[in-house]
Amino acid sequence: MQSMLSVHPEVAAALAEGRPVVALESTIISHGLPFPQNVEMATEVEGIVRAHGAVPATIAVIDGVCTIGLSAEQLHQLATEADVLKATTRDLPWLMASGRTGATTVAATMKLAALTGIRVFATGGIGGVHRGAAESFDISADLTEMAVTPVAVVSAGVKSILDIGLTLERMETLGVPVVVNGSDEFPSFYSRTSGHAAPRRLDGAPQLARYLHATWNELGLTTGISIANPIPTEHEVPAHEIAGAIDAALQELHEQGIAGQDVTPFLLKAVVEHTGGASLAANLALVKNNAATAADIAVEYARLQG
Ligand code: PSU
Ligand code: MN
Repeated sequence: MQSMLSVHPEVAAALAEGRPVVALESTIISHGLPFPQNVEMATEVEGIVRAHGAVPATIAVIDGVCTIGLSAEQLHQLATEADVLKATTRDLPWLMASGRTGATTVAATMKLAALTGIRVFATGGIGGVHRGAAESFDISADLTEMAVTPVAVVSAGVKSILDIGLTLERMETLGVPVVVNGSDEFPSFYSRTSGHAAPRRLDGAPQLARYLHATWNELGLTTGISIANPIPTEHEVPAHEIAGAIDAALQELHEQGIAGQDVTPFLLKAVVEHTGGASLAANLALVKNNAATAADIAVEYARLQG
């Protein structure tokens, strides 16, 4: 283990023994959900990973140290402190050099998970191609990371704050494999549908674990894998209930001239404000569902390596 990483003893022991581990990101805690739902979600999701037989490893940079597996105090700090930076992969060396604390995005979490030897990662939604990207050039670094870092990311697809069609197109161009779990349609976070077909479909954890094994262990490919896991039907929010909120959020974004890495946190916050509790409840439900699925995949994948 490299010394730049502080790996929680429980996580280190599981990895050394070939037991399943699931990585969890921290930008969703610091910049994706409001307090106190963020820390409640983070704690609950770790419990769900355990209940499904894997060890959770929430990842962040704490005072310049890349930290794999957080204490309850560290989770609380990320959920409450205002000066926690949003960190994608390019920000990691800067945080390490300056000794600052940062919450890792999907991209940065993947990078640190891969360095630690963790192959399966659960989150809510991944970044993608923003609406109007032809003008703004705003495309998440999550997509480029998935092209080069061998970690499977279980998400509920992408929020329609993004251009879902262009996001799928970009992942195809980058050579990022996209597999939908148990559906023929790519999901749109709050909804099981998006109007876009699933690039590929597999059904359930054993088949998905076999897919990971074929990718990395048999073929020796080095790409990440995007696994889209549709929100359970009972928690879906109808698209028309979300559409108005997203339009209002995008309008405010343009009026306020927000750009760069502040765009996604601004939109996530504005959508919650414009939909009230409905979108937040769905968001929490889908993250928990993804944690359970990711843990099931990690368990099956560990079995295949054994
Ligand atoms: N989408 C969500 N919730 C989130 C994020 C995206 O529905 O919390 C976060 C994730 O951490 C993701 C990041 O990696 O936003 C993407 O930010 P950007 O678009 O700046 O790359
Ligand atoms: Mn961006």
